[in-house]
Amino acid sequence: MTDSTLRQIADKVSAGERITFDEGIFLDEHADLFTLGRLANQVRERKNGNYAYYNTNIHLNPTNVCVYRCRFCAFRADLRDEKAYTFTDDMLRERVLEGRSQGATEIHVVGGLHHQKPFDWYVNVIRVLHETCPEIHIKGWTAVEINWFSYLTKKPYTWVLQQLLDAGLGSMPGGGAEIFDAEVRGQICEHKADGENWIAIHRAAHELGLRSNATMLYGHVEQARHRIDHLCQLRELQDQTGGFQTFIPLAFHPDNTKLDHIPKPTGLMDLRMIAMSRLMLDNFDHIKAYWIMLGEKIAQTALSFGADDLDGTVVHELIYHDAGAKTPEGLTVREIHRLIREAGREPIERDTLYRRVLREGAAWHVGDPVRAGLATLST
Ligand code: V47
Repeated sequence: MTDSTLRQIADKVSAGERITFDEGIFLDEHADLFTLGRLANQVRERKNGNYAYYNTNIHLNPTNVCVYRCRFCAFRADLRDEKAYTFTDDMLRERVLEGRSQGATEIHVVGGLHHQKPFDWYVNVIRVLHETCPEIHIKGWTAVEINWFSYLTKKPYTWVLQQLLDAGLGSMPGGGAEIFDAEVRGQICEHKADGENWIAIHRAAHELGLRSNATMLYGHVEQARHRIDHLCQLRELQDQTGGFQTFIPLAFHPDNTKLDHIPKPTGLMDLRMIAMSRLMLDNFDHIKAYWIMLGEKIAQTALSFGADDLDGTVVHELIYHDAGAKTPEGLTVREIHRLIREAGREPIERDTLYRRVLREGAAWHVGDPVRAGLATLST
């Protein structure tokens, strides 16, 4: 039964057919790692050939003060904590100028939901960054933040997103998704935006022409059915809007969190999640192996298990490092090239919207989308 079910699923993958929810559960619970990897690699090479993408980016977490107390988070702080911080406008300028000096094409902006900051403060963060370095794409504020802004202003999501677009927002990162299932959410982040709102916000963003990413936090209290349900919900929205660019499975890091009794997912679990994501999300162009969270070795291996993107050079990462990540806070382009080439892939620098980045000395400009037929939207 197991062998014949697996063979039927493998035939569907080879024929480019969609895997059902039940087949997803079967794969997650029963398939061996190498079969999963082989199938996922077929899809990966069909979609992205031998290319492996990376970008040159810088992170900014403007404040760690947060009204929420998600049990998986080691980054947040209370207002009066010793470690609490909030960036001034000068600090924002300094960070984005540091990005410019390092050739960054993207600044990734997420943070806490500060008890005392009005919506205008968050709009101002985007405005200051954009006015300082208009050529740098701002990928900022997760759906959880957009939900908070809507609560603060009592305005609909579309209005909130339009204010941020007008200030210079370029796209949205995929954070805050965790696991959509209400019971799991109740155990790990009970107060923040629920799965339905996360989906509604990304739908609203896509309808405004903003591209976004999606994530899933795995390796805590969730089970296979929650993961597959999460992936199916993302796949359904992508069928309707086509607005997602990439999916990033995020491995839970337990250190300094309220869930520190749970062991960190193993390398095998990480590779299985990359492969499962590639197999279920047949309508996503890209699967990202976020090296900062996986470590360079698993991220490199993931390029043969379904992933086609390593994220960026990433400077000033805090969310995972506060939770015990032992990876460096940044990799040089030379190091990223070495990881990719050693895995037998061809490194391609992309911008946030997956257009090829062309460099001449310190100057850069974007070329065409790397793959023919890939949608282009303006920054
Ligand atoms: O939503 C927080 C996760 C996310 C922990 O869109 C944790 O390109 C593991 O979304 N262990 C934020 N995970 C990061 C994120 C992201 C990262 C890279 C690229 C992109 C993108 C998005 O980090 C949160 C949460 O799911 N997170 N704490 C932790 N202890």
